[in-house]
Amino acid sequence: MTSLSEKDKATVRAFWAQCQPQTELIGREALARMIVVYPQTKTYFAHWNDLTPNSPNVIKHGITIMKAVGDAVSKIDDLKSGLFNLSELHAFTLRVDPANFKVLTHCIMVVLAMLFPTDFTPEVHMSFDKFLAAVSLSLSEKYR
Ligand code: HNI
Repeated sequence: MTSLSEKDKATVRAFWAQCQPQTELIGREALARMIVVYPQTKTYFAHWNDLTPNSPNVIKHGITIMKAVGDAVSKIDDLKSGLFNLSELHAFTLRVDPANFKVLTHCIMVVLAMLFPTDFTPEVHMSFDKFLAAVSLSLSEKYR
């Protein structure tokens, strides 16, 4: 994986500041899309009553995920230690197959492109893609 340059980091921070007011919507849309488009991911959420796009669980968890992404933006200089606890949780407690990190981050990218058609330029797309790839890699850190 290509590492993030200082320019990538600045681009991610600036774009994230723009996204901030919409994080609830981004999270809900991305999670709902992951569940619909990749139904195999449903198994991890079998304990929720309702997996439909606007259900309370999906809305709430969408917020949780985007808060964690925002937290990762603030720890962009050292994602590996910044996401250590979250990696441990997904690996040992939740036992999420790490292949799914790419699936969710892909859905986040699609939603960003939809909601910010002007600001999600190819440059932003590239830097944010690199950032989310680094997040996925750091989340996979504790798997072995
Ligand atoms: Ni994930 C819980 C962040 C990808 C399944 N997840 C969390 C929590 C955070 C979080 C934060 C709450 C932790 C806590 O309670 O302390 N998850 C993230 C991030 C990504 C991610 C930042 C990737 C960008 N998680 C995924 C994926 C799956 C997943 C891809 C499965 C397909 N996560 C879960 C499940 C829970 C969870 C399941 C527990 C949900 C619940 O019911 O509370």
